[in-house]
Amino acid sequence: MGHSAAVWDCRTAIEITKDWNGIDQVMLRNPHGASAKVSLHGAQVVSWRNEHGEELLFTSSKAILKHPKAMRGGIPICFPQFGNCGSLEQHGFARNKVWTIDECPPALHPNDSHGKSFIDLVLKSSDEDLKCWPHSFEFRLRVALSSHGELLLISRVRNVNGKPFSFSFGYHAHLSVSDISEVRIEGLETLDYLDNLSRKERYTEQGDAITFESELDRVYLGAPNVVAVLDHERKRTYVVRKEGLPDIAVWNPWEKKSKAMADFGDDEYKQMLCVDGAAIEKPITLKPGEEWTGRMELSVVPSSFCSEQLL
Ligand code: TA6
Repeated sequence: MGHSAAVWDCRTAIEITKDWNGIDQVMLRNPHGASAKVSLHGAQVVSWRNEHGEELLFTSSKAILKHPKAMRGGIPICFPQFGNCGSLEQHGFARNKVWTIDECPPALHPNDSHGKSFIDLVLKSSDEDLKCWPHSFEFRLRVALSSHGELLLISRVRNVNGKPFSFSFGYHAHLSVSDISEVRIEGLETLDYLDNLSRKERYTEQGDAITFESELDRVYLGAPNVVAVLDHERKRTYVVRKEGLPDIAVWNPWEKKSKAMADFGDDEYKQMLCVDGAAIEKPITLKPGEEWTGRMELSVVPSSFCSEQLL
């Protein structure tokens, strides 16, 4: 007699389809109906939905869906440069490359697999990459969706070069919010930040929480490993947990900049907030053979949770 299939089968929780450019994308599902979709174009998470099917990441209605440009929204991977303060294009080249599925990834901790549906992707430096950034690397990314609907991203960068190299990094997470004026971030108060709107000058945060009433583009330094993004109108709190990533970049373009961006709707700044787990101020340096790991986990809890319980 056969047993009924009461056990969640992680293998059937993954489906591979094509994205708008014919590039593979991987859909992860959990037993309660939550899902995440990651495109091999940039290893970008392009969707993350809760068990009610509600989208939790922002994607612009004006997004340009043309390879190699990274689509405006989701979670682009910024590597080997975050921002524009190096010799490379803004946010580096990894988000514009086609990654491959890592068929035999090195082992991770069992907690990073157990009860999760996940996919492992890999990007290795190509001849073209080496022309603009002459350092051989292997970048492995695991994207996992837990049975509670949490989205976990684990990046591992290995130096397979003969010499040390340094890089900056960021998970450029575009969160979907109801109304930016009603949103606050808790956990960054009293920290120093670099202000991208005033030549990266260093200031100290004075407010009780970060709120939004105009353009904001900052890198908070030495940020705690848990930060809460409270969306009052939706009664929803995003919890951002990170490891190996000292900084958090916070960005909202507000009205004027939104109008100036070709791939962003004029009013869409109201529904979007970027909160990026990142390593920016002090680049990561790897000696030959060394590996670095940077993790970010996103979850959503009802706003009735008080942030002291989370932080
Ligand atoms: O989130 C920080 C940031 O670097 C901002 O300075 C802003 O330019 C934003 O990212 C958008 O970057 P992107 O290259 O995706 O248009």
